[in-house]
Amino acid sequence: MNQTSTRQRLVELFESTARAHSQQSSAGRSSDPDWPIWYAEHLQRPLQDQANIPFIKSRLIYCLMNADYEHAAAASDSNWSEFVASRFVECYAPAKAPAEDQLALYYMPTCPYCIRVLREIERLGLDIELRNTIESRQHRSDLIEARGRATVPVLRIHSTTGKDRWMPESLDIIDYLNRTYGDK
Ligand SMILES: N[C@@H](CCC(=O)N[C@@H](CS)C(=O)NCC(=O)O)C(=O)O
Repeated sequence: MNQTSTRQRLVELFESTARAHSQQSSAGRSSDPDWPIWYAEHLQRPLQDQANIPFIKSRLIYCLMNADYEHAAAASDSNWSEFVASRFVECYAPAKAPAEDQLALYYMPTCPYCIRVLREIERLGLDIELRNTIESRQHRSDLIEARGRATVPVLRIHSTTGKDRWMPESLDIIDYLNRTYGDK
């Protein structure tokens, strides 16, 4: 299954979940502060079966909230399901040809979240280019251009086949590195 079809499946999945949820909670997400819990209940199994994206429930709740927050902050005019589907493909779907990807970690040496990722990179013995955003204005401005903010850590996954994926969130990065390069 390629990433375009995974994304399309996810768009449909998020849309059908939103429809089912709004039948129970008339105004949908905006009237139900617990919507991520409801969504996670409905999405956990199909995400595993249809997109090969396994989640424990608490993590899925966290990822849904995060994607929703990013949508509100950066792209509230865009279609929610399409935005969230893209974020899930970028951050959680298995890479197509991981061995050929070039990885770069945007980080600050004093950031505890970055240190957590750096330790994992060392533990896994991965060859990842480190881009210090304090030392290099260029790295910082590249990050802001790509993501609209300078928050680190962010893993840039440069694939020979597709566009770059920019993955924020230390726990997501660690999870991705383990799923893609760790002992399976
Ligand atoms: N939840 C994020 C937290 C990342 C975070 O808060 N990073 C701080 C540095 S420790 C940062 O980049 N702050 C500057 C900014 O957001 O522009 C993670 O786990 O990666």
